[in-house]
Amino acid sequence: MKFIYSGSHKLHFPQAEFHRGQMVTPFENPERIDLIIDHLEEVGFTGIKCDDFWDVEPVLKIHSADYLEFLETAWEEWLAAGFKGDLMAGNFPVRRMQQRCPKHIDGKAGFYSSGNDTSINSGTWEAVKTSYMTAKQAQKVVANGDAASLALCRPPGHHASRDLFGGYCFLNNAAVVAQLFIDQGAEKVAILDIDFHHGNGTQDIFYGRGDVLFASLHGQPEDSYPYYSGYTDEAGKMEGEGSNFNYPMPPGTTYSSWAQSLEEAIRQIQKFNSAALIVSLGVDTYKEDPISFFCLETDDYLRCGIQLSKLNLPTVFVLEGGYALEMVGQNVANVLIGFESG
Ligand code: Q9C
Ligand code: ZN
Repeated sequence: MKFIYSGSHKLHFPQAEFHRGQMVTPFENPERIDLIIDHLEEVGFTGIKCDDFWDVEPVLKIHSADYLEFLETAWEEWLAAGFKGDLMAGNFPVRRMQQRCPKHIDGKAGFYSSGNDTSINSGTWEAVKTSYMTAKQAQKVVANGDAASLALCRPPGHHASRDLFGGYCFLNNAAVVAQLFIDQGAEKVAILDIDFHHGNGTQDIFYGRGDVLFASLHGQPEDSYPYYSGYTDEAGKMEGEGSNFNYPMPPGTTYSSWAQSLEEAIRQIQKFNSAALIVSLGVDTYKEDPISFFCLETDDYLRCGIQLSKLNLPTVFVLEGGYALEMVGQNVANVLIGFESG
């Protein structure tokens, strides 16, 4: 299978992350993609440099226009306010506060953000657009007949909802890919999110829609980010009732029990009669991941890939998280190798 990549992700380079009481080097860093590209090429996958273009129309079906304008202008406004260093939100319109967007960039940042883990710098918007274009091109490869493709998106997307950035995400790449399939005539599609973290942005975007199934396997919200979503009883609303599936799991989860959830999610997707599969592919389920608590081994990703191939659907893999740099390339490659062997 082909993978789509771009060098422009490097334009997004967060300087620091506040983590467990300390400033640390951001876990979501440019090195991740370079390591994945190197390893995928080493094991024989074909990389295609992204040459797709910025087209705002599909994005506007997922995100609000005011949010896109915020992302586009935020850095300049931050500089114009005289602020130094990365833009980061520190105040949020929480319970009982006004949900009105203020004028000052410091307030706007929090209005459009779900946390203080995600910063914006001079090249972030350019990188964010390229990340989306990478996903768009990977979708095109599958729409044109390939059985599967992988988009090496950076920054990732599954925590971004209609008008919120956070969890290292800005535009929801997987959601746009799903929408593209629908716009091209698919009646129904499924998004399977196997990143360690609950795909709260994707869930939120499709919560009221019956044409896109969302299933997520993740660390249980009692113990892990994003903390305020990902419970089993979140099943969707209105037309979307019954097409949202959460599989929260406790610390220490190993492949044998993780794979049972995967089995169940796959069964739901089969029942749904989906025309295509989008996999939000995070490998932060790996045992050595620095911010997660599952215990998957590198070989388990082969098994995971084999399981996914059983669905026998046109499949677009969209990269999300995965922060254990030593093995991030092998773990991603193994999913693809398993998928192709299955
Ligand atoms: N530094 C993805 O895997 N938690 N996002 C930050 C405080 C945020 C993970 C903890 C984790 C976001 C795409
Ligand atoms: Zn994650």
